Amino acid sequence: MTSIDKRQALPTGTVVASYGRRFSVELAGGLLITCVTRGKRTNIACGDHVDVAMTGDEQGVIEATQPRASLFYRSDIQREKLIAANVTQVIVVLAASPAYHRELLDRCLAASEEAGIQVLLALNKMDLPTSAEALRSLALYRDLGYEILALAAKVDLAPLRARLAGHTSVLVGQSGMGKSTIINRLVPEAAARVGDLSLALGSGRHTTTHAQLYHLDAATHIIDSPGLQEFGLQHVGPEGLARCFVEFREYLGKCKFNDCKHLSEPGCAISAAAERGMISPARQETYRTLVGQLMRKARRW
Ligand SMILES: Nc1nc2c(ncn2[C@@H]2O[C@H](COP(=O)(O)OP(=O)(O)OP(=O)(O)O)[C@@H](O)[C@H]2O)c(=O)[nH]1
Ligand SMILES: [Mg+2]
Ligand SMILES: [Zn+2]
Repeated sequence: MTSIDKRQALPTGTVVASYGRRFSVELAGGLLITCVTRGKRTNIACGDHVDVAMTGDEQGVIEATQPRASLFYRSDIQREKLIAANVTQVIVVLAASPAYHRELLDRCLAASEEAGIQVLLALNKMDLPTSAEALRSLALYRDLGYEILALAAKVDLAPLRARLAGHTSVLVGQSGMGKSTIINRLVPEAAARVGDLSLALGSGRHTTTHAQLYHLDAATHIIDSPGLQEFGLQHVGPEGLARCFVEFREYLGKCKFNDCKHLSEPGCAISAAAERGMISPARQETYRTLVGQLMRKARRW
């Protein structure tokens, strides 16, 4: 035979690590190869299923991305930052020390709602004395229907392990919350770098610099991701944002004005609900901050 059959199916694989422009892809047979993309394409995430053209024994080019079941990402004004593809569960890892930021949590929740991915809140470091108070501060989220798991990854991972089975989960959250510590307990051979808290706190440095997928068993996978400092929601857009706040939903469509932004318009059902104590001031404040940011972007608004 002199010509290569172009119709021959390309090897397929899963992106198990994303370094921005370079990717580790695990082929269906288990071989791990290093891949680049065609042109300047970077919209590929850890967890993506891809078609690969081999360019060497352990090298290839990603030719195509297969349709995604889900995509968890954030977006600044300039660009989108893909965090994980095809996950079935977002686990927001929180801690009392360093203190978690409530607004960042709200942003992660909104992005999960937008992507239609179920969320679990894991309050880690329950062995620290200040954690009991942090757990109480999360009662609001339990009332909203989010599940809260109290955890001490350094001591016992059993409570979390039970919540992972059959899922592809992504661990997200600020730097220093203990995401990689969880990974190392789950996958001892992972040897993910774990931060020295005293160093991380001072410099704001992130220990984990790229997303990495690990297999726990054939049906259970987990992705470690770099610590989040910010979480833009430009992709949600002002119209969709209110729907991403679960407690707003029952009031949507009941405002006096169809195009109500739920800020200070007369006859706003959201503001009325907040005044009656049905919506927490903290969540309303996050919503207003986000709308303000989106409005500055969209001139129409
Ligand atoms: N006391 C206590 N410390 C913990 C626990 N889990 C993690 N830590 C500590 O928290 C620090 C940060 O842990 P990492 O796992 O590196 O945090 P990370 O979320 O992966 O941070 P980035 O990679 O920067 O996003 C380390 O010093 C861990 O030892 C825990 O359950 N209890
Ligand atoms: Mg880490
Ligand atoms: Zn309104």
